[in-house]
Amino acid sequence: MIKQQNGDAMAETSDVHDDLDINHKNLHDPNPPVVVVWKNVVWMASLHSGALYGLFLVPSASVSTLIWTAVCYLLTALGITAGAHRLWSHRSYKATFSLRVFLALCNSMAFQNHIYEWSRDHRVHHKHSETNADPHNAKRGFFFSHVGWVMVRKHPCVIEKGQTIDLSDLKADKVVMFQKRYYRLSVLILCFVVPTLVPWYFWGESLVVGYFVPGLLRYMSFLNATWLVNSAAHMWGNRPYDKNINPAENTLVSFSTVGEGFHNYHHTFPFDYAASEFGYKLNLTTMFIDFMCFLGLASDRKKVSKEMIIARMKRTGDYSYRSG
Ligand code: ST9
Ligand code: ZN
Ligand code: ZN
Repeated sequence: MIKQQNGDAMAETSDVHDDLDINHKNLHDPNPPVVVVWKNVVWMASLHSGALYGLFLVPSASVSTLIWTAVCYLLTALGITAGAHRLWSHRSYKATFSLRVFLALCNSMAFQNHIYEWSRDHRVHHKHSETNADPHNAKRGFFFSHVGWVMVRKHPCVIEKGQTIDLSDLKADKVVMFQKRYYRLSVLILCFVVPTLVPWYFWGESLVVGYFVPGLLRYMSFLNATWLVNSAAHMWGNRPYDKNINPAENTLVSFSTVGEGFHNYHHTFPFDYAASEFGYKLNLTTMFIDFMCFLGLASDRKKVSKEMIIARMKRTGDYSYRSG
């Protein structure tokens, strides 16, 4: 018989399989206790405090620094939207090696877990949306789906169902595996050091403003924008494509995530490279992917036909608007 609480008790264990049995039992407990990861609570509170301080420093930042902050925000966003999301999670288009390297660098700038982990969790999110196996299950409320889920241990169902997801394409992508290997170093350099040092070195901005404005404020703004997709866009908005699911069309989220707030459309047609019916409307990411295709760096964009969209809207939509 195993006792879990301390090392001495563990030493009494006669059979290592007892340990496995306990894990197995926990795995099938539908409501395991919530285990708070206090390290992450402190980390998130510190980052948000730093970002808030950055907000107060904005008036003292030079125009060049503010432009740099916007550039960093855009690069950060593309690393998630065009990279981790539309390319690596959904394979909605193909990208050359050099574009994948660029997107992986942008992804490290976003510091939202490495591409492999992000895409794995996102595939689980789509397949098991709004269940215990969804890493940010919106049925557990706004706070949990927004930020709470990064401060507690995952529900065992997330891991159990996640293990059934095919990740062979990610494992075969050398760029993804290289970024996974050097993730911490790449985050340190691209999310914190580069945004801070560029304004200091090139136009004499103070290191404090560099760290707190293009550094922390930019990082936390896009992190919260991303989280809004999981929280707000899973709760509020129209459902013109499928009224039977929670994901909704949310304009504010589309704006802040450069094109990822058309969430009812996205959950209905997850393989569409534009993640929206409406082309470039509030969708800089689609513009970017099209431009990459124009340059010959991307190809094979998957798009849902107008006929298919209209048929689906008639069948399952909430009739909140007609297809444009
Ligand atoms: C951050 C948040 O990184 C990331 C934000 C991403 C938001 C994604 C939103 C996507 C939806 C949006 C919709 C579309 C639009 C998108 C564009 C938007 C613009 N399957 O994780 P562990 C296994 S915050 C299979 O430690 P715990 C696996 O073996 C900033 N297996 O679980 C794993 O080991 P490994 C920085 C899975 O202990 C092992 O379990 N990041 C799966 O419960 C343990 O995994 C942080 O602060 C799965 N799905 O801890 C880090 N999951 O992978 C925050 C796990 O090593 N994270 N396994 O082989 C953590 O500290 C921890 O993950 C934890 C859970 C405390 C949250
Ligand atoms: Zn979603
Ligand atoms: Zn998705």
